[in-house]
This record gives sequence, structure tokens and C-alpha cells, in this order.
Amino acid sequence: MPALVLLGAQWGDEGKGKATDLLGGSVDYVVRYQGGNNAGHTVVVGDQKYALHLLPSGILSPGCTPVIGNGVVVDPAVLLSELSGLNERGVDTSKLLISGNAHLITPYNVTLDKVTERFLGKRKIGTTGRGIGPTYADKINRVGIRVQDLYDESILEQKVEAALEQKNQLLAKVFNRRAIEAGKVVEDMLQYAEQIKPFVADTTLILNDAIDAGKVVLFEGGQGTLLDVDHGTYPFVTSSNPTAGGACTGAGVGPTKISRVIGILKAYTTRVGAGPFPTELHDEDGEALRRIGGERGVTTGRDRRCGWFDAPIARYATRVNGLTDFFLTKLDVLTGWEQIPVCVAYEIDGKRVEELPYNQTDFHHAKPIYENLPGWSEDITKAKTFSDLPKNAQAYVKALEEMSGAPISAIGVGPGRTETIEIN
Ligand code: 2SA
Ligand code: GDP
Ligand code: MG
Repeated sequence: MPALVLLGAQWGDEGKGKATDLLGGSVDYVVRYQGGNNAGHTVVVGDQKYALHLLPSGILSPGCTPVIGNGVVVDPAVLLSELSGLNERGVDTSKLLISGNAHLITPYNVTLDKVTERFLGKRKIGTTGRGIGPTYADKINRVGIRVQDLYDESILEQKVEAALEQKNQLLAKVFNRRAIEAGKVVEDMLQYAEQIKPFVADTTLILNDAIDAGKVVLFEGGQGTLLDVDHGTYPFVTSSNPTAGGACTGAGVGPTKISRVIGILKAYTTRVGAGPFPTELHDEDGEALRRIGGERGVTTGRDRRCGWFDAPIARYATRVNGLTDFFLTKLDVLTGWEQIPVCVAYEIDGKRVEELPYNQTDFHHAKPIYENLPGWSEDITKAKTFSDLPKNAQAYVKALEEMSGAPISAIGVGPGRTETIEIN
């Protein structure tokens, strides 16, 4: 098992942080390949709770080398503050590696993210406001600033000036804002350069060498399949590729090296930010899922929208990621419901549709077709094996597995590291 990908099968917040941490003990490298500090991964170790935004969850496993790949966008101020926060809690972060080709989130990109959302008003995406979209836009427009630019002041100046040329016109004419001074931005960015330098490396070379030497490399996705800029609910998506292919481009590793792709799947569905969500609940059940599941954004503190499990989404995740298996999380949150509705297909314009429609308008009109599965009332948080689960919980897991197109290899029954059932 030289290289594996672990990613969100829904709209993010499935419990990827916990799953990565769980595997951390048997993994040599944990690599972030996309996104930035828009991610929020919660890891609970004993009585300690960690919220990671930019750093890979593997940073909490002592034997593991955490890597920020070229596909990630890095806010240098956030990076340093996250590192020092962990250091203060006794976590050794000295092994961190950061790709010199990763792009930097500049202060003007954070500003642009926020003013654009305000400008869009009712049509806003509901971004995290961390500058993610504008930074990826700069990357694709070839006016991005990369980590390696911090170590060549004259290049940095030229690039910042080039990037600001159009932006200052936009800021003045569309957003009625003052121009941003290139010199001030350069000064701002340079103050981080020396502290970041020890971590900067040719991560592609290191990771490929590691895989060739038989080391285990885990690629940790941020966000989720339906937030993917190509395969998600566009335009209500993030600006990167959380899907499995993103691990290859975002880390510089070929697909032939990856032998396992794990989809993290919540036993119900949540989403934060705007966009379609067929099984969303606007009633007491939705409120109960939010309360019991603690469904609140780890980065922004926003309430997450909650709904029942959606099987077409799980099948879609299996397809576009080539999933080998699922980790089913938060099964414990469903304890106490007499009946648990599960969306098995959609009704779109009077027709039954089994798969996620590729057409945006159809997805917006999709009405869930539910099947009710019998619930359970026993506490399952102490369950250690599949047979410890009540019969109805076992049947719920089996039904989800059948509908989702890949085997379930682990089940989360609580937030802690040990609250997991592994299935062989
Ligand atoms: P952005 O900021 O450009 O990536 O926002 C675009 C959309 O992507 C969604 N998004 C997320 N959805 C779920 N979880 C995320 N991480 C945080 C968490 C979110 C938070 O773990 O809770 O704290 O609000 C995440 N990051 C981005 C976002 O809501 C937009 O819909
Ligand atoms: P990520 O973005 O996918 O890493 O997920 P988040 O950390 O944003 O949100 C998942 C939340 O669920 C966190 O608060 C986790 O501690 C918690 N969690 C993960 N797995 C389980 C589980 O099996 N049961 C319960 N009750 N909570 C879990
Ligand atoms: Mg999260």
C-alpha cells in the first residue's frame, strides 16, 4: 500500500481529520494536495481537541512527515500562527515540508474574496472568505505568487506589481476601494520568508522517492467531492480539485502510484455555504442533526445545513474518485430516531433518476425519493466490532454500503481516535 488518498465523499466535513489521524500511525507522509486554510479538520486525541486549517492532520502523529503540496494555497500568516499554536501545545512541527511551487494567498486576494461575496449579495457562494478563489484565479491567470518567490525579492516585486495592475482598476472601478500598494504587499510577504524557509522543499521529488522506497504516503483531501471545481455543484464549489485526480496534480505523483482511494462518508449529509442540497431538512430533524452532530463550521463557525443520507451522491463519489472503500462516520449521531429516511434516487420533472444529474438545473430541481430504514435507540459509542452494533444499525450500514457502490471498511461511532469500528 505505497500511496493512498483519503477524501470527502459529500460536501466536506465528513470527518476526514479524524480518519487521517487514525491512519497516521501507519503512514510515513501525510500530504495536503489542494485547498488552503478554508479547510477545518477536527482531531480529538484523548481529552485534547485540535482544529487544523492548513496543516495536514498527520502533523499530530509523531512518526509522520506532514507535506503541503504544490496544489495547496498557503496564507503565510496563517501557516505561522497554526504552527506556533501547535508548538505551544507541545506538538513537534519541525518535519513539515512545503512545496516551493505552492501558491501564496496574498492580502489582496483575501480582500477580493470578501468584496466579491459582498458584491454578489443574494447570489454569493458563501465562501470562507480566506482568499481561496482569487488565489487560484491568479494561479490559472499566471499572475500568482509562489512560495519560492519569497526568496527572490526582485521577482517578487515584479510579480506583485503585475498582479496588482488589473486588480487595482477592478477595486477602484467596481468595488469603489482604494488601490493597494505593491511595495506594502511585498514588505508584508517578506516578513514571513525566513521563518518559512526551513520547510521549503522539492516535495514532488521527495514523495516520489519515498513511494519508490516503499514508504506509505497518504494524500489528505480538504472539502469534498461535491465542492470540486470540475465535478461538484458548480458554481457553488471551492476553486480546487478535492477529487482523487487532484492528488496527482496537487502533489506531482502519477496515478499508477496510487492503489487505494478512501471516501469519507457521513451517515447523513451536511453542507456549509450556498448551493443545491436535495435532502436538506428545514425542520426539527435538521435542527436535531445539527445539535447532536455538532454541525458548525470549524473555520468560520457557520451553522452547517443538515439533511438525510443521499445515496446518489455516494455512488457519484465512488464513480468520479474510483473509490476502493468508504469510512462511514458519525453513525452515533443517528441513535434515537425511530425511522431513518435515506434518499435512494431523485424525482426530476416527474421522472425517477438513479444517478446524480450532470445538469445543474436538474440537480436544483431534484426531489429526494426516500426509503425509511428502522432506527435504534441503544448507545453505540462503545461498540468495538460490527457485531456490537444493534441489528438495525448493522442493517443501516449494510443498506448504505449496497447503495453506495464500495465496501465500508470502518465506522465512526464517536469523535475520539478510539471510537471507530474497523471491518476487515
Ligand atoms: P471557499 O472559501 O472559496 O473554498 O468556499 C467555496 C465553497 O466551499 C465551501 N467550503 C467548505 N465546505 C465545508 N467545510 C469547509 N471547511 C470548513 C469546515 C468550513 C467552515 O471544516 O467547517 O468553517 O465554514 C469548507 N471550505 C470551503 C464553502 O462553504 C463554499 O460553499
Ligand atoms: P473534516 O473537515 O472532514 O475533517 O471534518 P470536520 O472536522 O470539519 O467535522 C467533522 C466533525 O465530526 C468533527 O467535529 C469531528 O470531531 C467529528 N467526528 C468525526 N467522526 C465522528 C464520529 O464518528 N462520530 C461523532 N459523533 N463525531 C465525529
Ligand atoms: Mg471540515
